[in-house]
Amino acid sequence: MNRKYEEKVNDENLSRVIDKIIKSTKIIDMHTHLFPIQFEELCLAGIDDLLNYHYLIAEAMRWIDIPYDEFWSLTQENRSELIWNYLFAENSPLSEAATGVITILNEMGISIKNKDLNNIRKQFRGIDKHEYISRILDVTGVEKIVMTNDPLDERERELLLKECDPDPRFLYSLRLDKLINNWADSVNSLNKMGYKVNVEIDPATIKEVCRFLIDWISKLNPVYIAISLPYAFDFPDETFRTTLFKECLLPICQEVNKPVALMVGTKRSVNPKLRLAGDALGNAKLDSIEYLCTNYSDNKFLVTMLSRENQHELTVLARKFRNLMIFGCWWFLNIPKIVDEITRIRFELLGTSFIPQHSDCRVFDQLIYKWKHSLEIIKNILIEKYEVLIAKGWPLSESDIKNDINQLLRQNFIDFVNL
Ligand code: FIX
Ligand code: ZN
Repeated sequence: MNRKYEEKVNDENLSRVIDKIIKSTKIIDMHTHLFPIQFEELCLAGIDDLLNYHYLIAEAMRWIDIPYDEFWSLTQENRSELIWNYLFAENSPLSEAATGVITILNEMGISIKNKDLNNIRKQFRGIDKHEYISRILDVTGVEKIVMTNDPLDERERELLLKECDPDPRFLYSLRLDKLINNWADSVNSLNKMGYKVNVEIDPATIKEVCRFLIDWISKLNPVYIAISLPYAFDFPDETFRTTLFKECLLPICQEVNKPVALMVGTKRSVNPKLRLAGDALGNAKLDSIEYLCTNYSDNKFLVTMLSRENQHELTVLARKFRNLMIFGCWWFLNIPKIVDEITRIRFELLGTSFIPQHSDCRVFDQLIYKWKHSLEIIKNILIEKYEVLIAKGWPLSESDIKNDINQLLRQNFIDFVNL
């Protein structure tokens, strides 16, 4: 920035300067479940996909008293109507996920008068999906989206193998939950894909798993290799998971110089009848993260944890290891109260050397509220922090703020994954 045209920053113009800079900083959304249009039915957008978001299903099923199976046997549209009635029409949409839908409709100029779902649907009808996705990326300032790509998912593998012009706005990540957390169930799929592996992880199997990883890393060139891990994750232990980490994942990631993204703290399928909406969380021990950062110092780890109680300890751990980059307020933590709390702890212990947020979006429109709500919180905290510096006479400039926000919303990720 040409310092000559820079605005001198003071209490009066601080909020406006930060606003301007946040609006002009292109975001890299480092973890989503979004897919470009080339991925056909996996690319979700529009009001019915929004209402069938598993966050809203979990909330609506507290009111809806029909059997779960009956709920799932309904059409997507009929499920939307039930969800709309209970969470928007008959009760106020106070939850973060429900308020998020209202934020989206507002930002996209969709009238919510009379709380009439059919009227809302009419306004979505005829929208060209291509244009709509580009408009959302424009409105939100999201430049790059990191997908979650699982080659052990048959439908997704089919689409990943299909020759098509990749959309440069989408980056791949290699997601290995099935391979690492459900090894025995993955053996069949791997054999079907031509990798000769046995449940008992013998040297030949290790070689084949490494071949699988190398094949998909060269095919997708993922920005990182990711796994979500249960709250009871313990490393090292006597499980297949530890063997696969030690013999395959960590050496390969080191060899190709790609970070491992660990998303720790799930308690999957607490209520399986709720399907995707049935997962919960547990408090994890950080010893395993510490062990990995210490003993695999040539590996880089992107880490997010699901439990509120783990956040302070994780942030302190990041002060000890530069091969550890913490990111995002994941899933049940992505609510204003906790985003504010976690982000303050991180600023106060790490300065700007962390990645404050990822959206975890599953439906395109969600980018609008997930980023608008989080950026508002990050902005308010930055105002407070900079006001303290200004009050102490620190010569804060517009380019200082620009640099800080650029680090937080894109550069920390770019540098850590060598994008
Ligand atoms: O493991 C994950 O990537 C989680 O984000 C998902 O499993 C979860 O369903 C989700 O969508 C959270 O926002
Ligand atoms: Zn996710």
